[in-house]
Amino acid sequence: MEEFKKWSSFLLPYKFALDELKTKINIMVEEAKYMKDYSMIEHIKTRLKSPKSIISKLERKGFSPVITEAKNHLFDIAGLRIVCSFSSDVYEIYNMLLKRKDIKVLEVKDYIRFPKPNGYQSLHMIIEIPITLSDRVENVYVEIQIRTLAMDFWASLEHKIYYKYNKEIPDHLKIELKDAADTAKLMDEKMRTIRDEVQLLENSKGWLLTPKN
Ligand code: 0O2
Repeated sequence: MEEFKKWSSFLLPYKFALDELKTKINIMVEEAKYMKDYSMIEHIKTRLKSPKSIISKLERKGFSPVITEAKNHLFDIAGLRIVCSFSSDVYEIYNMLLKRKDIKVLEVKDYIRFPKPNGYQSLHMIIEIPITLSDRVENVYVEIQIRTLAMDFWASLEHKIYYKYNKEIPDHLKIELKDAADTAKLMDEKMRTIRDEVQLLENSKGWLLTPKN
């Protein structure tokens, strides 16, 4: 089989894993919406690493740039990002995923409770999901990242800046970025407080909701 076809066929189960997982999460969240009256998720994004970036990651980690090594040593070939409204939603979705019998959680990194020194915040999980193919069942790894809109805003822009400066940025910009991450954190806290106060008002008897036109 020519090289391109080999990689395409290797990546197919990862694509199916993302499709299945996205459907499962959408069902889970839609079901929860009936109880809460709002959706915990703003959006879900999936991405499949390209053969080129798989090979460069393998080389960076000291493995041979071949499919078997990618299969055994890379856990983020398939990536799914869940962007939530509030930080409490991040943990609620995380707990829902932990309880599921149809996926296996292999690793968790909580960069929300323990942010990276640059300010990066997100909850990461490596999970394993069985994918039924025509001739076999394949267990596929997926990296799930769960974070709020504010965390996502910061991470997306930091990613661009970081790569633009070819992985080295001046110290004063690092400080500015960390400041921006702290601001994103404050914004999350503020929005959560406002949401909690509005909920209290809604629940209290004296509160009459003025209908919106
Ligand atoms: P991309 O293009 O987003 O996929 P490893 O995965 O082994 O190389 P590590 O540190 O064990 O690295 O994994 P970790 O900490 O779980 O982070 C992996 C992914 O998290 C990254 O994937 C990013 O998506 C995201 N991430 C981690 N740290 C940062 C950060 O400081 N800033 C931003 N913007 N994103 C971060 P990739 O493959 O590097 O990139």
